[in-house]
Amino acid sequence: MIRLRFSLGRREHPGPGGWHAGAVGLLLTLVGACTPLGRPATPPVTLADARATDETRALFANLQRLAPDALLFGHQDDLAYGVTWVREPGRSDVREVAGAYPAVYGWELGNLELGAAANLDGVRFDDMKRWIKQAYRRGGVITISWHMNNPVSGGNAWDRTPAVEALLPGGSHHATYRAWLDRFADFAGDLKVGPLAWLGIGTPVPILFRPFHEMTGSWFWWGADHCAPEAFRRLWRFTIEYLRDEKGLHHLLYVYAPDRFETEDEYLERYPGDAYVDLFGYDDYFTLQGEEGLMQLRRRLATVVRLAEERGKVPAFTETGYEGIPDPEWWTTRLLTAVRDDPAARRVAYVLVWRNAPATRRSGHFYAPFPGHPSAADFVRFYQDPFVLFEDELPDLYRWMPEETRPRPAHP
Ligand code: BMA
Repeated sequence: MIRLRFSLGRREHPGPGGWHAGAVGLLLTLVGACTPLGRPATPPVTLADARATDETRALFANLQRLAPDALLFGHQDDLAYGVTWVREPGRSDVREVAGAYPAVYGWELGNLELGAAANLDGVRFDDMKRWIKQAYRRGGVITISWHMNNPVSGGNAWDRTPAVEALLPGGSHHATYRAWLDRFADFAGDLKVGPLAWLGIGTPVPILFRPFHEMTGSWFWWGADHCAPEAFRRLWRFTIEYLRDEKGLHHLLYVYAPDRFETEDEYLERYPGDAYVDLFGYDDYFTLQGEEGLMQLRRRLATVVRLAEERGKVPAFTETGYEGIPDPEWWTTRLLTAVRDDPAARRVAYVLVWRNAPATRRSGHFYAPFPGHPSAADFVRFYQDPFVLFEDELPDLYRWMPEETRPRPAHP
């Protein structure tokens, strides 16, 4: 079976200590990616950030190109811990079952805003930065969520004390919010790679940033019952403008990710506008457990795809999973079937399943298999499906090749 069907070229990864070879490779890559005028090829995309870096633009354009024909598989906290281990170099439950790392890596920032050394799940931010850079060098995609604490009450993200208005310009906690975004900007600004990264000079790692997720639900303080739609939209716009225009971050793609919804209007109720969003997401933990739910999921994904494509955005299945995976064939008979076998739903770019909490910390709270789990064999079948891409099958997502310069696939 020919699995690599995408003619975008593979990414070159400098091996350990291979920066000299890496630099030569980089030079060749740059020369190769240049137009006859010597400028890097620019993909024809319109992003929330008109000054987005070339790698960020290329990532968006390549995800957009791949989305109709492939599904990138993602896992939250994949490199940080698994069900039976914590912080062991190179490990990944996904790789230990499927033989490859996921294509998409989700990371979570909750508690970064407080200046903490580790996030709310105990992942140290220094480690997170290292793992993000490692995954990027291997060609992986990075997405970040933020279960931000409640700035008004001092409680966590699930503390529903109204806070959105207070964060807006003129609000009682606006200065606090700026300080929190400054911490975000410091973190994101450190995500640079290249031989001089230690001096703060390098290529910033593009990030799919998914703030204020699941806003159609009401379990977080930014949720539907705790703020008016216009206040939510204003907070979103302020956030993007602050990070982009005041902090000068140009390696972020912005992901709008509602939870359950029934109609297009519901999906878009808190949508901040085309100028502030790059990807249309959907988070869902509920519909993949029965036949009826599967159809409901497809209907919703089809809506997300339609709304995204109408606006030139990339659709994605930004969070899902079945806690503990009690169905040993969930991967192929539920998840894969739901997405691949529907002409509209299959157009999402990626799916991300949630974290594999260590059993010692939160037993049974895992969403990807680990060696010996009853769904492991089915997960291998999922990995082998030609529609599904893990990291080992990714084309170079960070370089854009115009149509005419792309090599023809060896086996069409
Ligand atoms: C939730 C659970 C929590 C975790 C939070 C942020 O869905 O996994 O245990 O703290 O995400 O990662």
